[in-house]
Amino acid sequence: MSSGTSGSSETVTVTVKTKWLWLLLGILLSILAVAPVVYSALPSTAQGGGSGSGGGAPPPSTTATNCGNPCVIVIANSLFGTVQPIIVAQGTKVTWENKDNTQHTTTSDTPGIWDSGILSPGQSFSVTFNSTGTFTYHCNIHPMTGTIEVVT
Ligand SMILES: [Cu+2]
Repeated sequence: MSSGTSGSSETVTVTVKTKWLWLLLGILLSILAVAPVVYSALPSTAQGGGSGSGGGAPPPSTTATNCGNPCVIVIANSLFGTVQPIIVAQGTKVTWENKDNTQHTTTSDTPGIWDSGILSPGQSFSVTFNSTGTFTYHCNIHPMTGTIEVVT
């Protein structure tokens, strides 16, 4: 008798446990279904911080340059190139090439920084800009002007 009773109670317990297992399985499945959505939402924030620290290292320059290093300015048609101002990074070597059919000079407006002297057609002159700043210059023969901006 007693064994029969315990047997039936065991059956009930198993049935209840099975119900809980199905409930747990349902909860687990719903967590698994939601988890990818939560996960996809979270990394975007984490990636933003990651790329921010990674992207912070490469660009030391804040101003865009429009000439490389070395930077060549072709003097032609009595003009110091076709772009003004020329923007270069600190330490850039700038070379003026006289490809005109007349003589020119490249002379800094502030005396003493640089002065090429007379550049005959085919001649060139170079200055390396190690200091930042805006450097205006002119030709001593013609009313020609130009500007070099040196940025970090
Ligand atoms: Cu000139």
